[in-house]
Formats: sequence, C-alpha cells, structure tokens
Amino acid sequence: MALKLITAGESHGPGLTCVVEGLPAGLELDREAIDRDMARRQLGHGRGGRMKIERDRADVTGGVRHGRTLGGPIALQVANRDFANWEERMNPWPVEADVPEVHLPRPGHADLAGVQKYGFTDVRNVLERASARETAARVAGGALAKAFLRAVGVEIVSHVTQIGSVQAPERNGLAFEDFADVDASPVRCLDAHVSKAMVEEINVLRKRNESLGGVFEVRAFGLVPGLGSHVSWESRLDGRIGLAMLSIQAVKGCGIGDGFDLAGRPGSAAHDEIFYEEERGYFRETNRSGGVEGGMSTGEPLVVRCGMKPLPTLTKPLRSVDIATREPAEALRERTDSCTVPAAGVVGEAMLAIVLAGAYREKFGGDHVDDVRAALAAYEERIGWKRRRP
Ligand code: EPS
Repeated sequence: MALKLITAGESHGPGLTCVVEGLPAGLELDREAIDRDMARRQLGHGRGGRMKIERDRADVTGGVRHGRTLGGPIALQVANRDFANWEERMNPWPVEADVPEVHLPRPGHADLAGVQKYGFTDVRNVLERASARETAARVAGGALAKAFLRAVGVEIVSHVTQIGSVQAPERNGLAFEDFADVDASPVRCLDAHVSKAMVEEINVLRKRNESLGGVFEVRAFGLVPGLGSHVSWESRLDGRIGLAMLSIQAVKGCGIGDGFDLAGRPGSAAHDEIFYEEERGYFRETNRSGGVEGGMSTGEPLVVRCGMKPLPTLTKPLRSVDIATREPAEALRERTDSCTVPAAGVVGEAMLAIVLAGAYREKFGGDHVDDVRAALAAYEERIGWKRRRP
C-alpha cells in the first residue's frame, strides 16, 4: 500500500506507538484535530472503568516540524496511564516480584490460538497485544491520513446504526452536514429516539453481565472517481477496504453500500443508473453500490458498513479449559467494556482514511502536498469532473 501504518504496544504496557509512512511534505497538521479524534474514540455509553483512567493524546516524536510534515515517516506516541497500575506485571524488563501467569483463555479472543502459535504458557503474552487498546494508535495515525484527505477535499464520518437488537431506520441520501452533531449522542446514532433505546438496551444487558455488538457505518464524501483499479485483485478498492475494516478487533462483517442486501434483489433494483447533465457531469440518483464499482471509486459517497460481535471478555465468563491442567474452568474474568460499537465507528473512520489516503498517494504521487493537488486538478480537468464539496 502506498501509505503504511504500523503500530506497536500492549494494552497495559508503557504505551502505544504508531508510525505512518508515505505522506507528502508540506501537509499542515492540526494538533487539536488529532487529539479530538483520540477523545472521540474514548466516547460511548457502555465503556468500562479503563476509560476513566485514560485521557488519550498523541505526541508527535518525528516527521513533523512547526506543524508541517517533512516527507519522512511520522512517529506518534500514546501513553497508557494505566501502566502505573501494571508496572510489575507489564514491565519490559525482568522484575523481582513473582508475576502469576494467566491460564484461562477466553472463547472469542486471540488467547488460545495465540498461546499455541507462539509457544507461550501465559495467556497475557497474547491478550495484551490482541486487545482493542491498540486501536488508539490506529486512530492517531488515521488522524494524519484524514488531514491529508482534507487537503484533497475529502471528509470521513461515521455513525452507529445498530446496537444489540435495536436498529436505526435506514436513511438514504445522508449528507456530510447530517453528521455535525453525531458525537452528541451517547451511542453516536443520528436518531435521538433510537439513541435512547440503544442506551436502554446496553443498560439492560450490562445488568445481566452481557456484552453487546452492533453495526457502524463509515462514509467518505468528496472522492474523485477512479481510486483503486479493476486490473488486479490487490488493487481493488473494495478489497482493500474489506481488509482494513475486518482487521478491526471484533469486526466480523463488512459490506460496501447495500452489501449483503444486494444478494436477494433482482438486477434492476441492485445497481445505480448513470445520468449526465452539463453542469453536474456524470451522476447517479441512487447509491446502492456504496460508491465503488469494479474495484474503483465512482465519485459518489463511499458507504461502508461493519458488523461487530459482542466483546468476548465477559463478566459472566464462558466455559473454557485451564491450559496448565487441561481441566474445565471458567474463562478469565477481567474488567471490560460492555459495548464499544460507538468507539469502533471512530476506528473505522481511521482505517478508511488510511486506505483512501493510500489510494490518493498511489494515483497522484508527488513529494509536496502541492504536487498532489496539481496532479489531482489535472486529472479532474481531463475527465471533466466537477468536484463535489463534502
Ligand atoms: C479491551 C479491554 C478493556 C478495554 C480495552 C479493550 O481494557 P481493560 O482490560 O484495561 O479494562 O477498555 O480498550 C481500551 C483500553 C481502549 O483504549 O480501547 C480488550 O480486551 O480488547
């Protein structure tokens, strides 16, 4: 991929690191916008005690000078405040204390396959890295990708459409402006009435020691047509989006546009007819394809839906096996969140931003951000594209 993001760090270790490689020089960054996304990821009704400890912010330690990118890799650090409570258990170096091992793998987590694969006897060696705490680093890196996309006229937003059994009604034709107040909802849902029902659902299930999954949707506005390509499977934009989204912890399904719903429709109700008007250029009246056809962006808003399973750390543990004795036992009981779908939407924004920023870098090249803008303008001119402001 033309834009590379790598993260390091464990959930209760000293902190998380993110390195982003491939952004052009001269890109202006807004420190507050980065930390705003870090804080948005901590939002949402249903989070556990951990979020009361953390006040996430990303410190830049390389690749930026006086608020502008230098063209090299950019390094970001996110401290784990909770490390203060885990200094012995998670110290990078040997400690005097006797640290007990975890032997009770949680069904649904990386725990069992992880210890088997890496030859560990302590499940903590797996669960610390598998934890969704890692998404704090992805959101920090994603904020840089968003800054780049903003510079080429693209904005990314998200909202929650389902939590547990509570589903928001389908809304067609959502515009960028419709998302202005989405973070004011405790579950990041656009419908106030449904938000209340979702909060209630979380409260009821949390009392029963249950966790809840749901569906979030991420949208990108302002894309040019022709990002990605039909010519090889690895270039297809929808394939890249699927990889990025399915890599988010607990995401089990990803659909573009009407996704799985398209499977049951007749062809005439499954596609988006093409129209042309002098001042608008080519356009569609529907967006069932979610802005991707043949592995390429169409220029219509990109719509990505992700289904998230209920978190597998349960305060009412499932049956498991002690890996030291091979005797039946209850899975590890740990402090956890009951629902993180609202936060996962913010992570989805970051992952989509990384894929789309990479597609722009690949298509338009350039060492300085002005080179990118010039190449983009020349392309828009060639295809007669009327840029759509988000
Ligand atoms: C997580 C377990 C919880 C979550 C964590 C993800 O952490 P803890 O075990 O410390 O209570 O809060 O998510 C975060 C810390 C975060 O920042 O999102 C897990 O097991 O995946």
